[in-house]
This record gives sequence, C-alpha cells and structure tokens, in this order.
Amino acid sequence: MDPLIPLRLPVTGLHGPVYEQLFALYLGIGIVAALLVFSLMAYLIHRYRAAGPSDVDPPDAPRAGAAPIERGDCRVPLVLALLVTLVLFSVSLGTFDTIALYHDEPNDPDALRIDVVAYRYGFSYTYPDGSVVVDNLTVPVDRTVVLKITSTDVFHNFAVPELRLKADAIPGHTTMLWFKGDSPGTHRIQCMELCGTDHGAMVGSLRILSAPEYDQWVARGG
Ligand SMILES: [Cu+2]
Repeated sequence: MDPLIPLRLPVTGLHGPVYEQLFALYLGIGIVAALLVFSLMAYLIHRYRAAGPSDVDPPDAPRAGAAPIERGDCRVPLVLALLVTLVLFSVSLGTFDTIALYHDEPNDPDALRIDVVAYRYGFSYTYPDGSVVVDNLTVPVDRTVVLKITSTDVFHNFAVPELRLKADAIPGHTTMLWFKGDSPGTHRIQCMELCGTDHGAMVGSLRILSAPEYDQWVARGG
C-alpha cells in the first residue's frame, strides 16, 4: 500500500529489510526519547512558571555569571548516564552487524567485480575486462556485484537509495560494498556527501538487466 504522504522511497534489494529494521529501531528510540524530553519540558515550564509580576526567583535559581548552587545528589544523573549507555551500546551492536553485512562480501566465485571511482562530479565504473563506463552502472540480475569504491579528489558517497545502499568514497582509501539485484529495473544513483557546487547534479542510474540482456549489452561493448 502506498503511504498517504510519500516521505520515504520504495525499498528493494537484499539489504532493504535489514536497513529498514535498523531504521525502525532508531526511529522508535528517537520517538520515545522525544516524548520524554518534551513532556518533561512542558511539565517544568508549567510547574515553575512565574505566578505574577511580583513573583521572585527561588534562592537556588541559576544566575548568569554565577556558578550553580549544588542541590540533590549524584544518583539521578548516574542512573540516567547508565541508561543512555545501555541504549547506545545495544543500538551500536545492531549498527555494527549491519555494517558487516554491507561491507563483507559473500564468498561468491561468480561475483562481478567493478571498480567505482568518484570524482567531481560523477562516477566511473571499470569492469573486469577493462572497459570503463561513466554515470550509468549496468549489472545482471541475481548475480553478486562487488564494488570497490574510491575517489580521486574529495570525499563523496556512492548511494542507491531504493536499494538502501550507501558507502563513502574517500581519496586514497577503498570501500567495499556488495549487492545482488533481485529483479530487473532502473534505480537512481546519487552522491550523498556534499562535495562542491555541482554535488546535486552528481547522479546516475543503476540498470539491473536480465542475464540475456546483460550479455547483449556486454557484446555491444557497453
Ligand atoms: Cu560527490
């Protein structure tokens, strides 16, 4: 079913469900944290509002330029700090698992290996036979594709939003990213790291072709 307000792009690909689960976890924690913070804020605003023009501040109210007066003990901040540590630690485990899935390529001898070079303002793709294509990446369906991503100038980020794929392209460094197209189709590729004036135009497309169509495309010379 289409959402009422299309805030999010459609999801496809092998990494989609994993990405979406992690996103939902962060969103859920974010909503709970926001509700707690804003309710406490509303309560405190109401509780400590001035009763009238003649109302004076309590003696321990914070004052500009003066060190705050100590009150209470350290148990509350300690419990809060432990709680936050616990939440961040558990979400970071999920995050590291997801990063491992994205970057650790499967052991597939039939994988198609493509070198991706990002530059201002585009991406170039070098296939195993040495042929180079710019902007548009073409791959066969149902075959593991391993991308080795780097950059020649500044930081870029190679992303295929609908496949929930995203990896940094950093000069002097290679980032691995793998995926497998599960159905033929065309998806937008875009740079997701602000890299200069034409960053917004640093787009291309990922074409996932059926095996015979891909073979024809290779035979035609890309
Ligand atoms: Cu860029």
